[in-house]
Amino acid sequence: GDGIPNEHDTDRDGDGIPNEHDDDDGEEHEEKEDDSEPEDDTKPEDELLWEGEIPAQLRSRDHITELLQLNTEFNAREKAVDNVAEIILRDIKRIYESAIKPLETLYKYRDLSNRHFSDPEIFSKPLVLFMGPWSGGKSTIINYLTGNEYTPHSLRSGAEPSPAYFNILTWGNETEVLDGTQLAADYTFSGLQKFGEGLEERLRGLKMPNKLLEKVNIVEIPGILEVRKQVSRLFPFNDACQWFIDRADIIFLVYDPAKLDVGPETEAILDQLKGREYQTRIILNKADTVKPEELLRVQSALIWNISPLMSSAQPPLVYTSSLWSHPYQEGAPARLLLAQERAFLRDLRTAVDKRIEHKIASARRFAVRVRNHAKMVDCYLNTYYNHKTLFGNKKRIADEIINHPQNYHIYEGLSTLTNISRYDLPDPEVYRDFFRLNPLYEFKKLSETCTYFRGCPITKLDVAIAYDLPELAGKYKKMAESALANIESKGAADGEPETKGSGKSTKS
Ligand SMILES: Nc1nc2c(ncn2[C@@H]2O[C@H](COP(=O)(O)OP(=O)(O)O)[C@@H](O)[C@H]2O)c(=O)[nH]1
Ligand SMILES: [Mg+2]
Repeated sequence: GDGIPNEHDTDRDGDGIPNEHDDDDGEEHEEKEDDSEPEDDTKPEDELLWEGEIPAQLRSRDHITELLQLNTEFNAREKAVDNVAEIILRDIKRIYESAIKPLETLYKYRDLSNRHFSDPEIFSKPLVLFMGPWSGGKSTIINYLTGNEYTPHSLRSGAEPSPAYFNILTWGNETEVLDGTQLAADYTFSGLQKFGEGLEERLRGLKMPNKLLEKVNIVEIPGILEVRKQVSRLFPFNDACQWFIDRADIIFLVYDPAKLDVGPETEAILDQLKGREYQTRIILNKADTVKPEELLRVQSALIWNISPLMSSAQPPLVYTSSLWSHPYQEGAPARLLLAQERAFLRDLRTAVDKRIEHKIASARRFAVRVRNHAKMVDCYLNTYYNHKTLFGNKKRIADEIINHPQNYHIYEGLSTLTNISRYDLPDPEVYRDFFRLNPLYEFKKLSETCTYFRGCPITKLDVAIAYDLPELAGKYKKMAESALANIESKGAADGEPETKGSGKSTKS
């Protein structure tokens, strides 16, 4: 009776309508402004509350289940592929341990970067990320995808800038709202602890028994403008975004047709996405609000604004749609919107199917970063040994190089590296701090890390990047195919027509 629904208020009578409303007539729902709800109460639940009207005629969500292959008919196939995936993930871990970790440790990469690659990164479910300016419809889309619209636990959406929260949806066998502390204790998200309480206060978790959440975790990053005002200095927002971007399997940037001007916000996001363009999609959402004759112009404007900021050779993939159950506004190009929605859903499903390829790619990205770092330290070291005279003071010489790397051409040639996010470029300042913590002359040159019996760790790392990791993709594909063939022949033997959906759905 406190006006704040909690898990006990869930829809016990199963009519799909939250309980506070159960005693009114079921169709008309007043906004309950006059309720006894305490103001300025920042309980996590408050931010997840849905309040408002349920439209009389909702669009069907059946195609979501179909295109994301959430039906039970796919269970056996999914299970078989999951088993293969597990084997490959263990292979990735093995390669990490044997080829990446040695240099990561030797050159103290963790003191340089807060990027990690350990069990949660390897074994967690695929991550679907929604980003973009405030009010593009991110929360609405997530509610739609998870069948969580118009429930007591719907992510709050609204025309007003809402308090900026990172919404994190994961699977659980019952619906439960989590606060930041609980989330940061979760295996997958424990890495967020390093951003401190400032971020934890901005995390909102929602666990639900949901078919899609069995396969993926979903995260909404609030628009930067929302956050800037509220939490500017409480936690490093960009670093937190980067944490999610690094782990994302697919990233959707959601835009509102009424706000297409690409401000510093979009610029910053796209800069952080450098190198990840192939996993990034644009959603021009709320397209039902645009007149059909205007739609092409609006769409072109968005692409025009964004393309120059992306470094991929191909134009970005754009979906123009209206992703909620709400009926389209009158006169909206319904067929187009629906076709685009289906393409979006298939794309999302493909991201799930490619999760192992993505893991391999992110292991490689990490391996390349560790390699770059090792080479960077090696470059400093070589310079050091070239300038160290027999009687020179080693600390003085090291300091001189570390403080003025430009005099020693250490960073020359780095400018030719393209498609590297600003967040990845080696930075003399960062290395200055790094070497303050770890004196330069205490490191070994790369050539000195080799041993007669075990070879050179840098060679091992090169081989992992060029061969071992890429080869896992082929191994996975083969094993998955034969596992599926196995099921199909078993299905045929049992007289079960298991032919439907051999991998991809071909319907559109
Ligand atoms: N017309 C229309 N409005 C939408 C659509 N999707 C979301 N909205 C509205 O846009 C507003 C912002 O949505 P929200 O999900 O909070 O955006 P977020 O800030 O990106 O999470 C809300 O008032 C939604 O009702 C859509 O497809 N069409
Ligand atoms: Mg939102």
